[in-house]
Amino acid sequence: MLVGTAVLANCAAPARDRANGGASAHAREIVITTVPLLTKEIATTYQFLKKDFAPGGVLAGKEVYEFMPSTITVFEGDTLRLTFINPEDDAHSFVMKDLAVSIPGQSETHAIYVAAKAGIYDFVCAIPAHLPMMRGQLVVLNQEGTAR
Ligand SMILES: [Cu+2]
Repeated sequence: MLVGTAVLANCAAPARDRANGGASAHAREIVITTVPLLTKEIATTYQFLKKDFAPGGVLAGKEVYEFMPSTITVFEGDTLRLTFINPEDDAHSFVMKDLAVSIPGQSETHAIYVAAKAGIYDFVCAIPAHLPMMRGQLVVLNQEGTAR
């Protein structure tokens, strides 16, 4: 907990320090939970979902999960200490430019990612049954606070 406190204090540094050639890049603790929204199990509670999951239904062969949060905003040069929490028994993955993480069921998984260049980067779970719904974006701002 002391390390987390130190990171938070460090990230509260004035924005002007950021214009210092990246010397003030921060480490950021980011927790992403994989959350089931519309899964086959939920069809036992919401009967109308049975039609959606049936052949020809809008969710045939699919299940809806989300990454929470699904939008992450950081600054260029930041080191992201990612923690993925998957409380459910289905496996997931977190795939984006230069990073691919397997997320087993009922697990906590860690990864490190350096947000090297400003831009907006899509990430997805690559499990076919979870696409195209399980996705998000990493927004990497430059020192001026834009993502271009
Ligand atoms: Cu998934």
